[in-house]
Amino acid sequence: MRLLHTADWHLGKVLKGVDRTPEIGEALKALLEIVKGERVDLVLVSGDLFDRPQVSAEAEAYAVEFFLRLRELGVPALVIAGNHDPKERLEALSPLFALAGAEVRGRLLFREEGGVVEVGGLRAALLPFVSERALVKRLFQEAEDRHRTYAEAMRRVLANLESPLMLAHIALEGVRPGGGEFYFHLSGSYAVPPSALPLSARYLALGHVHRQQQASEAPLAWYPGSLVQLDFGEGEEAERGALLVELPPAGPPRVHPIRERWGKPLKTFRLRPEELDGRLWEMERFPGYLRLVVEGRLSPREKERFYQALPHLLAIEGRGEGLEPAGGQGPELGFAEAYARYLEERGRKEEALLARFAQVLEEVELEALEAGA
Ligand SMILES: [Mn+2]
Repeated sequence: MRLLHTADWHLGKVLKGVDRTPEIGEALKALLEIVKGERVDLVLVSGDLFDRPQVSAEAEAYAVEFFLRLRELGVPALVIAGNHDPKERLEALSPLFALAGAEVRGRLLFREEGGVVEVGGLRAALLPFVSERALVKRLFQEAEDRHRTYAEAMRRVLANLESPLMLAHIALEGVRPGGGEFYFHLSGSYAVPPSALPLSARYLALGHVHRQQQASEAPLAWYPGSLVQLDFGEGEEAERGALLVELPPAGPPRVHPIRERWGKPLKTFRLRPEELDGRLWEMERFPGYLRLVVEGRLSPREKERFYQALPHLLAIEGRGEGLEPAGGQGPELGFAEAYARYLEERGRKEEALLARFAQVLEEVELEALEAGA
């Protein structure tokens, strides 16, 4: 049996005002060519088809087109929701997807609830992303058990779903993230230790981490990586693409990494103000999107000059500039501080407003933690 394993499409991704959907759509067309050319029997999509709960109609159209073309090719698909996906929406649309030959799973189902399906004589487990809150609540009903960890809960879920083929949208401990932005989500409570993976699984088709890599040897587990470089924080050099997996009737599967450079590359230039003009030609020639981090101050007029000269420049960030974000790790001025300054400018610096803002901020940050990468 020949499988095509893909994940982390992130259709609908908008990077600093630029909609990446057409680039991702092109990559999906390339995937279909691989399915045809390599005579693939089954396609596995391990989560994050979409970038956020509400995406453009165009983003949805690309996904619909992909599954309809697969159906034309007579190739079934197994699909799980990632942390970014509109999981309730995917779940609601799953009967329609089923008509196209795609089994779509938006929420966690245990084995006894249909969490394991059969396709082409093969048993496959479908484990979409589950938030810590949902998982701990589901598994540990007793209050004294609530302190138990995400990892421990996932160990139980994985054991329950144990199958020769498993799709899961999880972060395995010890994997190399796509770039700086992902360390946050991969460290701490959301990481699952490789020892939690069932040894009897022949292949674990993972999604969540955007850098292509083998995540475990026994059992065999891989991340295919994202289709395109999604963010400046993801290294230009990080491997990504898809995986072709040969699953013989017996014996170990063979994984053939397909390393591709679909979509436009993203690059960050870190320069001192006096270097800028000398490197302008290099930036002009760069075929993708640019971010410029200036080690020092740059006047608004200077910035405007660079934006004019470089149409594919998406952001200029300065260090030591007050309001400008530093190095893409969030605003240098905290949100609360920025809001306080704003209120001050309006002559309304009221403690009650600030306190309410801090509370909302905390809620948003908690939500973001749950949403993960
Ligand atoms: Mn993702």
